[in-house]
Amino acid sequence: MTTDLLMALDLLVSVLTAAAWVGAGVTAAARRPRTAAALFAVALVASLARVWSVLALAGAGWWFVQEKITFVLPLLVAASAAATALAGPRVLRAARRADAASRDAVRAPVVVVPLLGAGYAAAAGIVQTFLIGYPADPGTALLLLAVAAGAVLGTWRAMSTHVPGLRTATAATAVAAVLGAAFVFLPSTPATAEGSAPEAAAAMGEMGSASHDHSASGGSASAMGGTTRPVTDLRGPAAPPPGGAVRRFELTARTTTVTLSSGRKVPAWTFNGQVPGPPLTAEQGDLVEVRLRNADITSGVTLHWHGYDVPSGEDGVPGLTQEAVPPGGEFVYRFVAAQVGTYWYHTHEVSDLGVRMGLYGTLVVAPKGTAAAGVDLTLPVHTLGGVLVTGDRDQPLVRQAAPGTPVRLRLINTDNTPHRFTLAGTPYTLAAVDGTDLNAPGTLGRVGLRLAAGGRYDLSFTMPSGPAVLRIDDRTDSVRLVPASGSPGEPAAGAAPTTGGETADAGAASTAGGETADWPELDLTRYGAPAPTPYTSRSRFDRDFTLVLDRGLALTNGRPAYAHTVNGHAFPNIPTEVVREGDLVRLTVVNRGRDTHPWHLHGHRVLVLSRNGHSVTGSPLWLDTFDVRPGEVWEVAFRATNPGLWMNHCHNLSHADLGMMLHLAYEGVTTPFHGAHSG
Ligand SMILES: [Cu+2]
Repeated sequence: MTTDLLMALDLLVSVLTAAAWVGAGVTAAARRPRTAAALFAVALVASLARVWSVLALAGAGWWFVQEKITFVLPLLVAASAAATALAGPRVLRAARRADAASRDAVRAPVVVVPLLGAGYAAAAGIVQTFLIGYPADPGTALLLLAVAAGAVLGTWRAMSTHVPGLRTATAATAVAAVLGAAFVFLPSTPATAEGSAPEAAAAMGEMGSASHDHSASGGSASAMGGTTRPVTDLRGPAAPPPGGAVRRFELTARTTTVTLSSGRKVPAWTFNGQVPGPPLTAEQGDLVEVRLRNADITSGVTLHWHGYDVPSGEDGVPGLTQEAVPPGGEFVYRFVAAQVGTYWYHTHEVSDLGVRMGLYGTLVVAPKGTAAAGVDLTLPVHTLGGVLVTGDRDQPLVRQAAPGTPVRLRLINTDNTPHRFTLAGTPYTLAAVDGTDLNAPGTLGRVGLRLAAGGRYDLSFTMPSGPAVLRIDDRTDSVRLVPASGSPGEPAAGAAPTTGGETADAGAASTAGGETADWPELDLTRYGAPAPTPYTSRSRFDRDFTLVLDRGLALTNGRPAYAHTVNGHAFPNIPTEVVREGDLVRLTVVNRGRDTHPWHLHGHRVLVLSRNGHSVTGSPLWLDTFDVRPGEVWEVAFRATNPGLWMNHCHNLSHADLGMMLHLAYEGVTTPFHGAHSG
């Protein structure tokens, strides 16, 4: 059984357990011994099932059961045992007789209170899992215990004028509640996580918690004789390397109304009045220079180069690497186009809203000296104004291509949630993921490709003699390639984009799609062939960080929220991960929640080591965004070779907005900005 299924089962059993205990108590109080006995039996079985489901879940890892083993189960077992011992015999006896006297007998406090008490205990466990999440701490456990105890005392007092030891019990409960609250609300969060390198803790000291002040790290680094650098010094060069050209672009952010291909008008935030923004292209070795201006985006705007490992000062994170560009302001980004492949850019200031409204575009870097051959389509997929668009089209893009033409489709998911792509009508290969070519990718057909939010897939094939259809989420045709009439079989490199163009012949390729919903999903960890990698899961790691993703009550940006949490905290209270240049770093990302979290580290590609304990057996997978689904555990690694201050966050930007982001900081790098904002 998968961890996700076990989590769902455990939840179901926990709700059933609480409901059955409470139901037994309520029906006993209502003088219905037979129903009470039946519910008591259900509660007992459910409680035992809960013990089983938690122990089964423990097999997936301690992260999934920590609060259950340390708090939820002990409380449930104790309360269920008490209820069984005190109320069980009386309820069963009354159910057998079912006369007036036994009906009165089951409404006695000695029956009802323990039954309801077990229900309260079971409910406290659900609250612990859902409101507090991972990790349970003594404070919340004490607080919840006090609440459950208070409910028991209140019930008892409501049923009976004399509760023995009521004052003492009430006082003890109040003390427990105060102690628990003190644990919970007096912050003791360290602001940095040191991974597995204890010597770094001494070197770094505390980086300051509430202010999240990265300059403090510089202070302690200089105190021990290290050098410090402000992130504003970590900028791209003014000139390209020898042989490279300068590619200049100007992007002006402004609000406007864009018109989709169907004529539908959508209010949007745009770069240069268009959604997506202008496509940026370069050849490897060029210097990309982008002048960003802000016309009227009042919340400000920046440019982040998703998946592109630019110098930290060019990374476009407001409050960390620069201030957001206000209306009337500008900022010039420069970086060398070192990585080949498919990438994208987007604002990082109020990015959840900004990207959703349209502040994004594509960045494609071609190998040096290669002329574009055949059909090469860059296809950012986005939900704009509630409509799924590919590029700026809310209708299928229909292109003619001569059979034999090489075709490359660059799929980019700029949404917050994954999309499933299918390509029908031709065999193809998944040539590159997140900009990096796969090793020996095999031929595919009739599979679904699930693309994480923020991720990219490059599909490659030769134009067949029939139509080929790219479909999104098994319902929206995105691209229809139809064979050009005239010269079937003849290679027509470069001809298709110019001679083909968009046609209104929407029906021509409609048959190639067919039903795709039952096509199985490609497992990327088993696709392609292995190849040597600079490090593996057997390497010695300088730092080891674990991120347990969950939901829970937490402060995020100063306000209490039902946040998306990392290790029980929300931004900016998640400890900053500190690394030293050259470190080999392992990240373990665990998803305990019910949502998918596309995890995205800025400034570095990560190598996937394993997913759910299974090593990658196909091509090495270098990703910048990996989709951590409910119940999944991903181990990834990277070499810390890009000094700076970086965001490490969920790329479902609404999750990030609700706390699911943190910083990864290189020792000695400081920021002159306030540091607590991230966009
Ligand atoms: Cu998320």
